[in-house]
Amino acid sequence: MKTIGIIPRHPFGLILGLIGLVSAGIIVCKPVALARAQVDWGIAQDVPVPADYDGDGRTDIAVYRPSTGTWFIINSSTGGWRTQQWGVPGDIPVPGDYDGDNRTDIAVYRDGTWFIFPPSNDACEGCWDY
Ligand SMILES: [Ca+2]
Ligand SMILES: [Ca+2]
Repeated sequence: MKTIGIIPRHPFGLILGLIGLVSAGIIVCKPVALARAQVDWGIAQDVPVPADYDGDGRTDIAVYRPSTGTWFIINSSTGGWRTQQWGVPGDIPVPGDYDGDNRTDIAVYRDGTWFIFPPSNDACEGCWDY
């Protein structure tokens, strides 16, 4: 991270410092936003798969664990989290909004076949093979 400026601790100096940063074209984040800027979610082997899974217009923090094929998603709308087992070791996570409902769908790619969750009731069982 690059230091872009130091804001004095004194309230009056803080205000001047913020005004200075804003006038310089630098976006100043609120302290609350900064406090939420770091989230521990996932382990070293996980693959980050951020997307809007709950459809509230904001990206959800999410990881895919290749060893178990498990998805761990923090819903930005509620702050709650969900897990979903979908995939096997070797699969490539390919989340996207495949049905157009503005919610990202969990999906994996395996040897030319796309497995979209939840599986549909048609004969294809949610698997698209191209
Ligand atoms: Ca979201
Ligand atoms: Ca969708």
